[in-house]
Order: sequence, then structure tokens, then C-alpha cells
Amino acid sequence: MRYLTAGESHGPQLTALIEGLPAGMPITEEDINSELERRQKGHGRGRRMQIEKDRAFISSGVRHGYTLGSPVALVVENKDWTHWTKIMGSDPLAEDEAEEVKRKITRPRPGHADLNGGIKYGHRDLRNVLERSSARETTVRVAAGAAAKKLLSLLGIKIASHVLEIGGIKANPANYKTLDELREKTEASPVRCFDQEAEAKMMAAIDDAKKNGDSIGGIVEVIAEGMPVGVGSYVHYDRKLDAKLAAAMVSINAFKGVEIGIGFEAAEKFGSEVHDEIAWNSEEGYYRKTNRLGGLEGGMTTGMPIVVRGVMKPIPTLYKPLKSVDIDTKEEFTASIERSDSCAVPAAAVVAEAVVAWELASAIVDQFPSDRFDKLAAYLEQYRQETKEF
Ligand code: EPS
Repeated sequence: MRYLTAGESHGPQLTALIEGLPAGMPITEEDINSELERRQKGHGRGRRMQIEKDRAFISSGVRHGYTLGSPVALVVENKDWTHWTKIMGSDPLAEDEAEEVKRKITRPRPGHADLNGGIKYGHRDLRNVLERSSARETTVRVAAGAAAKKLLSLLGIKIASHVLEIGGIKANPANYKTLDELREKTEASPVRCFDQEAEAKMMAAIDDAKKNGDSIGGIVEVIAEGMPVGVGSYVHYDRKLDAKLAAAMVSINAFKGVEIGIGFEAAEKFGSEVHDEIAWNSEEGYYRKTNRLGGLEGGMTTGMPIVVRGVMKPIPTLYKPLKSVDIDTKEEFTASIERSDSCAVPAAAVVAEAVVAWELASAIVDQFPSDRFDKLAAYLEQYRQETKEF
């Protein structure tokens, strides 16, 4: 499967175009909208989220609640567009109105795509860069991820996410019995954190950052249960599932790093403390006694829960901006101020869940190719049975 997105932050709409979903899979706009709603929440979000009420319109590929096998197009309208029709319109501007209408930006924000993107594409108005590089685009990545999540759930694969750290405040290890329990508790948390004590401290840290015109980042974790064994491959670098998951995580705006399982902690431990011993019983077949490697060995799934973490740097758009250089005058100025969020880590957990879901669903569809969803489900069932008997 693959997908592309289109759309600017203040353009009329955002679009995701999905190729490869098998035909006959049940899906509704509500499956997508519930995920979009989750992305809009979180303590620390800015004013844009009060303007928008993100809803997906399925404009292609689904009929009467089922996929057709044709491309699935998902469209989310930007409500804010009504304020930007002239500034972001596709029509050429008249000579005399050109400058005042553009809301031109010439002072790049450190840490954002502004300067590098301007140089690369030859844009002397950096708005031409920031409109697309904005994290607004993650809206339709969540929409595409929602379709992937639907496919996974129909195949008995559950996925959830939570926030582990915000602005240096670390949550205690989350002791949940089931992913449903994790989901229930974190959905009710304004920072998507399982640990309520840490939650209060995280919210206070966000409020402080906001008061100071600053921003803070954090760490999110995604867990997926029920993946069949052997999805992905060891035979080529570009078929390794852990590599795809890492790329997907770092592709999220402001994400700078990723860990799988115990991640960087493995550097401090002996091999005997890192690797998960193999066991077998007649009910489950093979399993690992521990899951330090986060459900992935040799670029493939082990059948244990997939555990992926990502670190998000603080959002670079600051109300108390850092120093920058005006690209027209070359003078030192403070960077331009755009509307921003003091912390978007809780929302980023939902985005991380979406991109992980996409990679897992995509790997399954690649490995068990079928144009029909019912055949895919039957094939997977048979494979799961064979795995047990191996
Ligand atoms: C976002 C929409 C954006 C920002 C934010 C995330 O909308 P606007 O620029 O109109 O406020 O709120 O993105 C950034 C801060 C950024 O630097 O990219 C969204 O929909 O999540």
C-alpha cells in the first residue's frame, strides 16, 4: 500500500490518496473522524484547534460502507481557509495588490523548514515553505492511518499510544493489563499519560512554557498487539519492518529520534539481559518470555507486542522568538511569529499511532497480497495456524 497527501496549512483542504486497500473492507467516515478528533485534543494546543473541527469526507473508493479496491481519497476541509482565500488562493494577484496581500515572510524560524526550504525551492517568500511544512499536514496522515487501523482491527490487531515524557517530566512505568485499559485511561488524560501524578506535572510544565512564550517536547510510545510472526523481512534493507517503522516515526514533524523495545538502554546491558528467551506452549505456539526487543527481531515481527517510541523536539514556532536573519536585508532580527502550540506531544502520540498503523497494515498487505479483504483475512488466519504448528 502507499499514500500521498496534499494541502497547505491555510489552503482550502487537505487530501490523502490511498492506493492498495483491498476491496470489500468495511469502513465509514466515522472510523476516520473519531481518530481526527483525538488528534485535535491535548493540553497545550493553540488557537487553530479551536477554529477547526476536522472531519473527513470520503470522496472516492468506498461505496455503501465498503472499499471498492479503487483509490481511496480522503478530504479534510480547513475551516480557517475563509480567512485566507486571498492570501493562499491559486489565482494570480494583480500587480498593485501583490505585496500587501501575501503576508510575506522573510525571517526564517530556527528549527523549522523555512530557510532550507526557501533556498532549495527558490522561494523568497518563506510562506511558500511553511504552509506545506506545517504539522497541519499530520491531519490527513491520521486519516490515512485510521484506514490502516481499521484494517488491523478487522484482523485482530490492536494498537494504542501514550505519552511517556513532556518537558523533562517522566511518567512512571505504565502497569496496564490490556491495551484497552491503557487506551481507556489515556483517552481521559489531557496529556495522554497513564500516570496521573506525572500528568498534573506535565500540564503545569506546559502552562509554564506557554507563559514564557516557549514550547516543550517529549516522548511518545506506540504499542501494537496481535501482529503475526515473520512480517517484514531480513533479506533486504528496504524490507526490514523495524527500518520502515523508524522512518515513519522520524517523518512526523518535529520528531528527532526513535527507539524500538528497550532501545538505547540496550547499549548498557549484556546480551543475556537484552535478548528475549524463546518458549513454546500448545495454545500459543512460540512466544518470548520477555519483550525487550519490542516485538521485532531481524527486521521481522516476533509475534510479541510491537513497542516503538519517538522523541519530539519542542515546536520551533515560538511566541518569544529566537534570533534569525532577514533574507531580504540580511540584518539580524527575531524570527517571525506564527500561531503555534506550546506543546503538541499528546496530539503527536495520535499521529505516531497512525503512522505505525500504516506501516503494519502496509506490511501485512504486501506479505499476504490479495485484492479482496475476505481472502486476505482467510490467508492470514491460515498462516497464523501454520505458525503455531511450525
Ligand atoms: C497544526 C496547525 C497549525 C499549527 C501547528 C499544528 O496551524 P496554524 O499555523 O494555523 O496555527 O497550529 O503547526 C505548527 C505549529 C507548526 O510549526 O507546524 C495542526 O493542525 O496540528
